[in-house]
Amino acid sequence: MAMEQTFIMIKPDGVQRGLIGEVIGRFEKKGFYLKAMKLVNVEKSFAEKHYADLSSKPFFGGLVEYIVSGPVVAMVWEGKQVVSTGRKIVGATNPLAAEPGTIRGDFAVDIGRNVIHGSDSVENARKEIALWFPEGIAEWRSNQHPWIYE
Ligand code: DAT
Ligand code: MG
Repeated sequence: MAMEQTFIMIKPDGVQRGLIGEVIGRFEKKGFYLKAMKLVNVEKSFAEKHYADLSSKPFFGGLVEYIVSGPVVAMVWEGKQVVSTGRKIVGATNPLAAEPGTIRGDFAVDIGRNVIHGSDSVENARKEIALWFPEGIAEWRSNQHPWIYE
């Protein structure tokens, strides 16, 4: 199967709570490759664009306020089935429903402070990567590749 890319973002609460290394470590140790990363404060209009599909939801305003409340860490991760597997590593949207062992299950309580974002489909990953990394992403492959992939 071809390699995929996904967009993962550590939200302001994850940054403030010192969970950057924890999140990166989980994706890195799994065998996925970090292809782009930056710590940024985003504008309200940018957050609204990222969450455009949710603009009719009652929680949209609060969600946008939360995302702009501090810096976020935006990343692109690459690997086999990284989109769906990344969602499993992230865990269910509501942290109280998220399984222990997932990031949200291990590190969060409230749905509005759920630490991390992960693309929900290959198509949305492509759109999110284009939105967050218009400058493009790195081209590299780990020397460990043959020890992780058959
Ligand atoms: P996910 O982040 O798991 O893909 P989503 O795309 O449905 O979930 O929603 C985006 C974010 O919006 C989610 O991480 C937290 C917030 N959110 C979702 N549903 C919510 C709700 N019912 N009340 C408050 N915030 C919610
Ligand atoms: Mg989503």
